[in-house]
Amino acid sequence: VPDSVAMYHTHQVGPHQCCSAVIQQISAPVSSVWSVVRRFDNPQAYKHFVKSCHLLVGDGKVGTLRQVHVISGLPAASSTERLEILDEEQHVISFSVVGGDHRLANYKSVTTLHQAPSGNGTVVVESYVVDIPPGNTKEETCVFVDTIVKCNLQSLTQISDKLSRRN
Ligand code: A8S
Repeated sequence: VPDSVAMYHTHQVGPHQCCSAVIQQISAPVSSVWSVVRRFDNPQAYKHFVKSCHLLVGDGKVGTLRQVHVISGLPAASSTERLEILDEEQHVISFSVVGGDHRLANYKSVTTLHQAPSGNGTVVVESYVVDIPPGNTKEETCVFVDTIVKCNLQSLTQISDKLSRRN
């Protein structure tokens, strides 16, 4: 395991928090996947739960704030999120949730891209830490968030593969 994985995906987890990680193999190269993932202003490109997104502060550098509105049917309406890390060399992006109308207080995620050891593809690692909402268990919280993250990474796979076939 590269050192950078251990470094970026080691979170401080408080007593009322939970943390987990999802790994996704993509056949497209890192450059294609990164071109989608790096766009803090355009999460709806692969996050299908996102209905709309607009920047509140900044222009895509660290410190930029975005407001995301999610589709109906979720226990949420909107989320305000801050870009924490954008490392174009190491292919790392991280954001934290700083407000909004939902149950995932203090959510923070880190996503790293790695060239697949087998050759051309990409391995995506996305980890997160979040407060356990009142009335929920640690397990319920992880299942809920893991489901969202897995959906996002599956859709990222489809979009990246399409992009790389076009190039
Ligand atoms: C992401 C990851 C997550 C997004 C969650 C977990 C969210 O946008 C959705 C439902 C919620 O209940 C919380 O990378 C929130 O976006 C889809 C609005 C934050």
